[in-house]
Amino acid sequence: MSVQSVVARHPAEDRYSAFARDVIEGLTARPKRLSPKYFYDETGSRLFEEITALPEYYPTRCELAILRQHASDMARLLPPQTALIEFGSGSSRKARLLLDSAPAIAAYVPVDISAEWLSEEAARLRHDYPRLAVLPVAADFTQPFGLPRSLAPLARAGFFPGSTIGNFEAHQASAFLRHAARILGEDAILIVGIDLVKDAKTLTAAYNDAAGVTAKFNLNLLARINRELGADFDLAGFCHQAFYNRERQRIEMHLASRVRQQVQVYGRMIEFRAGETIHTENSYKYTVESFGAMARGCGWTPVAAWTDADAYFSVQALRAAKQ
Ligand code: SAH
Ligand code: AVI
Repeated sequence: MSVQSVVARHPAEDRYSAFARDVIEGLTARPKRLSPKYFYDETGSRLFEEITALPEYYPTRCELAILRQHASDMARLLPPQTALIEFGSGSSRKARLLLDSAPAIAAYVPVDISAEWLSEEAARLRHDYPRLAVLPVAADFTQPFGLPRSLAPLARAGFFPGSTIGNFEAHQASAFLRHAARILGEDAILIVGIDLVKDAKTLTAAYNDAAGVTAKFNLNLLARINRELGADFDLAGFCHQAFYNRERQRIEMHLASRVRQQVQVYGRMIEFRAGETIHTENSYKYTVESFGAMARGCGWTPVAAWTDADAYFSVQALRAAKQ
């Protein structure tokens, strides 16, 4: 199946209308909010890759260390002739570590909302793994989506690294885990990356880097609304805010209006008070136990958990319980 044929199943107009609807709904809500899934246009995906290399952003470094050390233990959990389905694949850099250690993986299905980025990464993977079936799916994994028919004879395993599940509210994370159990099937393995609760200083620094890349990533959401919906946000009129909400064990990201202002968005006039914020992302932090308990309640049995030397991050393997 070609990348183009997969991407073509999701016409640009549908993506725009969902985007326009969600943006208007979020900016007219109290408090104002936007979904973090809209960070990832091509610029956002590139900025996220820059974030992963920042000295303050420990999650990628820690998760890569865990995968390098334990990929063969993870590989042993997979049956022969497995299709590895990655949710929110981004650069697929972490999947490559599994692919290199797991000859059982016969097909790799990267699922991502960032369609152009996905198609470029799929081309690189096909070049580097000529014997692997690379079957990208451009889709929003919070909505129902189809998997390629050619997966039918293969066992399925899921891979959800990066602590992207931490960007969901608890009820959304539970819904995702239940949905994943259904699409992966009985006895399937799901390997999930989970960022762990830690001191507020380390957490806050990871989302307030000195180079200002996270600020650019956050502000790109307004730039994207300008580009795709013809809005007139003045980016200089907003600033990045990120802080740890200890009670809720989450990093919150916001865009704060520096002044009182009005912005035209898709035919609507949106009013901002000075200091008013748009809540753009939550990044929940768990303990190995608290995530395991959530997974148990959603059709999964925790089978293994690995952490880095500082216990900043964990990779957990879950097995789908009988339905
Ligand atoms: N797995 C990679 C990338 C994590 S960044 C890593 O661990 O480094 C989050 C990724 O999930 C991005 O590539 C983004 O485009 C994708 N993503 C975010 N929300 C999504 C959604 N609702 N549906 C599909 N992909 C999504
Ligand atoms: C993808 N996700 C898990 C990242 C996070 O840490 O919540 C996104 C991110 N936001 C700011 N920096 C990185």
